Amino acid sequence: MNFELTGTDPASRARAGVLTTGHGVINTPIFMPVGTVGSVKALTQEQLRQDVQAQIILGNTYHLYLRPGLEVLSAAGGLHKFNGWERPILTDSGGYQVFSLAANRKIKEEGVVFQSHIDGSRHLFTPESVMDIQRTIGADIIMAFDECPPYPSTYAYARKSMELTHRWLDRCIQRLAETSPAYGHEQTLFPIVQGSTFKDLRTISATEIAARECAGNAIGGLSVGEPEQDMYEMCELVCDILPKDKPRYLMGVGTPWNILENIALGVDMFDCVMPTRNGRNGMLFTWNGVINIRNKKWATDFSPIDAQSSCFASRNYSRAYLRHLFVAGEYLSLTLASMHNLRFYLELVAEARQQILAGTFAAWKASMIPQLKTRL
Ligand code: PRF
Repeated sequence: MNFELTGTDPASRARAGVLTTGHGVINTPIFMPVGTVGSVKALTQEQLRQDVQAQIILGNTYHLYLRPGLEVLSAAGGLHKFNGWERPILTDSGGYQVFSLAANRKIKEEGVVFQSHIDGSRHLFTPESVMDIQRTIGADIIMAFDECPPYPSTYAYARKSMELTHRWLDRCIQRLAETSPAYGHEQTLFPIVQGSTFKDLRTISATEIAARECAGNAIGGLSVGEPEQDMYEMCELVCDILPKDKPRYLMGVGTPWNILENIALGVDMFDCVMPTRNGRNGMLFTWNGVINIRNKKWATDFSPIDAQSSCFASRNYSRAYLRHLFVAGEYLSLTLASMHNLRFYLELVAEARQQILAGTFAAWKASMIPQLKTRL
């Protein structure tokens, strides 16, 4: 993997870059649609490529391991072959899902014992097993096995948890060094900074993570219920410590304005279920603000979903029609809302990138944020 910085904003810490993987190039800042089980819900790969113009998608180790399982993924020749997505893929390690989804989980030095949310079966994830699973899935970027502590956590718990995450990281690095990619293409490990909302823990964690000299780094444990200002404060502190010449990935963030604020702090990569999950509930993001498409006020609004968007959904369908689809419970509503919101997120980061390259990002961001937050 190679990362080239192509521009920096003079009035913020925002950066534009090019990340090259074995499955092609990603222009940063980037948003990565979430395809938890290997499918970005309600969309075909063609729609993701042509309409959303996604450059990389995300999959989850936890879900893919439980279903379809490693035998199927291995027989398919990896996730790219299995789901037909030929561009880059990143897999999360399960270090978050196991805590948010699994039942009866028990954290030990060795790893985490948990029960499947699907059938209650018992499993053990260790740093080693999670590296092996991600080898079998075959993602281009793979995440270290971490513990994401809940918010709020006590200082003592957050410290213990962070130290465990660092010890697990060294086991991940060791395991990767002892194994090879299963399908020929390179797999790059991103370690994850933790430390809850404690400044000194974040400083320690970012320093430890930077010292591993991995090709890219991630910031975890944020957007878990803490005030937005705390997220920005932690992110700023961590970005100042992580190496400038490596991509930085903020996990599970966020709203359009969260993304612009964190780009300004030096984050290059984002993922979040918000555009798809909230989209399936009728929440649509536009350049002029947020719409609840189920609202009666759109019943006879025959204007595009977003007049400023190049998206297939906005070029071909009206707000009134999409509202009708939602109210009638039509499946097409899920596809159009997901497509629209993801295209919007991709347009947002593409525009941010242009503004960074033009040296105008900070002023543009300040003018955009109130607009993006408007409830239409
Ligand atoms: N760790 C991992 N995945 C994550 C997170 C984390 O802390 C978060 C927190 N926002 C989202 N996804 N492994």
